[in-house]
Amino acid sequence: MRGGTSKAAFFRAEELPADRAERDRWLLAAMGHGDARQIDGLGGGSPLTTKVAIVSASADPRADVDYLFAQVVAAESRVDTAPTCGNILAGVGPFAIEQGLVAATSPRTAVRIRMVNTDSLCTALVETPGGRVTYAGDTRISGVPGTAAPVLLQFSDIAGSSCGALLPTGRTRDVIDGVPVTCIDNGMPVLLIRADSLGVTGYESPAALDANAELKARIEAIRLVAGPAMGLGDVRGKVVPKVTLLAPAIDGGAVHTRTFIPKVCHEAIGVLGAVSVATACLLEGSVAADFVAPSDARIDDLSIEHPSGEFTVRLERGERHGEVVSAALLRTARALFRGTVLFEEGTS
Ligand code: NQM
Repeated sequence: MRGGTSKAAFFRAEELPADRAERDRWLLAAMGHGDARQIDGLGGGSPLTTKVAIVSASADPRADVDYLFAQVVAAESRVDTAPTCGNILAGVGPFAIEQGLVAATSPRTAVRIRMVNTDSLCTALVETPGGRVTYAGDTRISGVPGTAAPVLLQFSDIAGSSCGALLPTGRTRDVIDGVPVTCIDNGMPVLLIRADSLGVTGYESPAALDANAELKARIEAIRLVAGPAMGLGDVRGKVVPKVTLLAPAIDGGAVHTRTFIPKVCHEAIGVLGAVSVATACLLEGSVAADFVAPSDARIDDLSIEHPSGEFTVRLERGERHGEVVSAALLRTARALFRGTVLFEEGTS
């Protein structure tokens, strides 16, 4: 399925081996690994198309289904279940309904999803006219051609999802290696850095940034210090924290971004990554707040500009200073293919 601007193989949990090592070996074989093109698997040669969603009925009374996200790191022949993925999350509601895990209502169905990786909750509103999922509609999202049915994702408890606190270092701004940064986790651990403090504009293409070995080494050095400070331990082999470079908005948005996930520059921005960036925009003293006029509005729509367009995050503030109580955003999804992955012992 396509979920937002990413693509994943979706599995029912009971179809996969229960043993974790066996499951990961199987997922690597299914998606392809060990070469950049993933010629021996389903993956599309990019982290954004090498994702896996594992879905099952939930035992949690607050949720209908459990969604475990797995990032297959093809180059390193590894499966990482530390982060969740908000783009692939957009496919979970339609998948759960089509698999009979949730009964559809008309014209739309609310699917309560537990994001197992971070133990947080999301309600997805899926278009189901006449009690059937439809993928056709008028919603356009940046980074995906054409239009499709909207999937509204609503989050209410994502602060500190992986790090235990919205501001895992206890501060809105830290200095690492002489560079001012903000470490934040509102659904996704993200390290924010002003692009100009690393000698780039932040408007370069993802390909140009990916080709800048010196910049990438500098970013990784800062990330390796930020990881333990964010409570994530040694992040050498982990895909979190992500790193977002910030620059002034150029298209009427709040801020312009380039995001490393974390070794490759994203063509757009991750969903929960964008929620974390938008939240930082509201926090006085953060490096993101440098770019945004202060606002006291109860509900803020923040447009996060990225290489292929923009992403609007709706944030609702709480009573306490700097508190964000809920976040909502629009995605689309599409079921692309249903079938059986073939795996014979002795191959892969
Ligand atoms: O931040 C990319 C994506 C993502 C993750 C990544 C995501 C999120 O675009 O919630 O969506 O950060 O690896 O799918």
